[in-house]
Amino acid sequence: MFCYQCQETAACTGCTVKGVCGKTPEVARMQDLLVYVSKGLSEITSKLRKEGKEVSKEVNHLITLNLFTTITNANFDFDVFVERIYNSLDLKKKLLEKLDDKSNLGDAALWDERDIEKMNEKASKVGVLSTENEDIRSLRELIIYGLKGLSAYSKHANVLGFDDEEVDAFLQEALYKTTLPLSAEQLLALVMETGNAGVKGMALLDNANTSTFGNPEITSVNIGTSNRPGILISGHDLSDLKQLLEQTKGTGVDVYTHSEMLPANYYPELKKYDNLVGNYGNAWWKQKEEFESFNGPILMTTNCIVPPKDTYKDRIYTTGSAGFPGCKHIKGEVGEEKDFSEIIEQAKKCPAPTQIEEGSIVGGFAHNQVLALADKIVDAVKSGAIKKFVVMAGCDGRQKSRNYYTDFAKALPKDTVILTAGCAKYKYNKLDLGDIDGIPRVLDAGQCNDSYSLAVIALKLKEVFELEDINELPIVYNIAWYEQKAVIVLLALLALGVKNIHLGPTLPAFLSENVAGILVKEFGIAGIGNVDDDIDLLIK
Ligand code: FSO
Ligand code: SF4
Repeated sequence: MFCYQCQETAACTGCTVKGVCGKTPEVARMQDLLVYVSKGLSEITSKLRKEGKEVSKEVNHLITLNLFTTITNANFDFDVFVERIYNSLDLKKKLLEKLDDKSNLGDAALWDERDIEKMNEKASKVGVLSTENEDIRSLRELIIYGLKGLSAYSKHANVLGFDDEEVDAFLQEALYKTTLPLSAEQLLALVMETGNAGVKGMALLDNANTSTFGNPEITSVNIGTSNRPGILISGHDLSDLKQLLEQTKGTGVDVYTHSEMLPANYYPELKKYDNLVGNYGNAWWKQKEEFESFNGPILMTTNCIVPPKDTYKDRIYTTGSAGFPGCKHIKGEVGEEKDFSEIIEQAKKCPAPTQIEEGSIVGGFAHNQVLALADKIVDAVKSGAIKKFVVMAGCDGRQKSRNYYTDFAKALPKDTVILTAGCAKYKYNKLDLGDIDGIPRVLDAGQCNDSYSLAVIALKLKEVFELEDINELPIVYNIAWYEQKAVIVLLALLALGVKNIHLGPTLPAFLSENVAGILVKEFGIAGIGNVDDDIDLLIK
């Protein structure tokens, strides 16, 4: 196997024996093959569109789910990948029949083999290292990882009934183009186009979320526990949470959010449920201890899954793109109701969660809420009460070096405000950093996809301050990344013209020296140093 798609990749170069995330070589091979088959499928759908033929939503959804399932920590189930490959091959065959011009089809579009041994053989020839030139490989993978992130956000919009054919068509064409002999210049242009599609994809999801659940509003979220049994819901899928809340109503079972599900508490249409009682625990990587002490069942709606310990494995359920062998998977395609009764029945037999924290945390500062406070914020900037905003969005992770972000947040001068989104916030959202004239010093916009909100806020402030360039704002960027959703967020920010983003705790292993050099030269991308130097560099 060879995988270097996430920040925790072995020795900062690539996982070759087993994934640091727990991915086995067998699963890694099937993931590579599923990506390959999806490239072939995307070649056919792209060519069908060129022939003026319609590509159905179901086909779009299958391709996005394929990519989403290969994101870091989403799915560890070998059988799921084999099944998805078979389904994709069936669909590919059907779509091929509709294509008039079948000349010049690539190998990915034509390949069709169901024998596991032959599939393994093929997988070993089509993975990341099949592109020999290091820079071309780097650019292709940068695009593919961006598309994986985009597919996750599209899927979340799709389950709420929102689709953007333009985004799907782009995703498929770009995926197909990674199989073509494009030059580095052409691939670089495709990287930027991927960023633009990322902005559209996040706008689509923002619209889907806010139209369905209302605009996030300032909310104090309980982090303690009750004495009733509970279900913990993790991942990013708000539609799953809504269904779970409906089904647990009046059962005596409480629902707690975990990690990236915390921002669900900020939405009017979700916080109105009395059985949504708060958030339990911290970012994804602490789940081994926190799932143990939760005592009740846990529903993983997306990544990030840490391979569960036997002591609580029978309490783990997955749904959607998530999966783990031996854990029960709750079925339900886009538009279908899911049945969570088995989880609720198990919860009733479990003890209440063991309290690990108490008090509350405040969030809900997505664009609508922040813009409602715009006058106050603008006055604070004009009076000098707020000197700088620091975007510290992104992901958390298990490496000790990430304590940098806690130390950085603590070391920030009192006249700075942190804008955050994603699970990176858990490094400083319980520090009690105070407020500036009533404006909290940590403004949490929501999940990683809500980084879109931070861009909307920046663009609005640019307008209010009548600036030419988004980079003239008193906003600096110190972003933590882990997996591929952070890649699309980064590309989206670059597409919006944001410069001088600091990215840590390490730069992606998939950036070759030359590609990293281009990002440094064109966009001022930089890594992180030590806290004192970075405070000097970014703030003073
Ligand atoms: Fe975190 Fe995991 Fe949301 Fe990621 S829970 S690391 S960037 O999946 O998607 O922020
Ligand atoms: Fe390694 Fe990350 Fe790939 Fe897992 S997802 S195999 S940790 S690079």
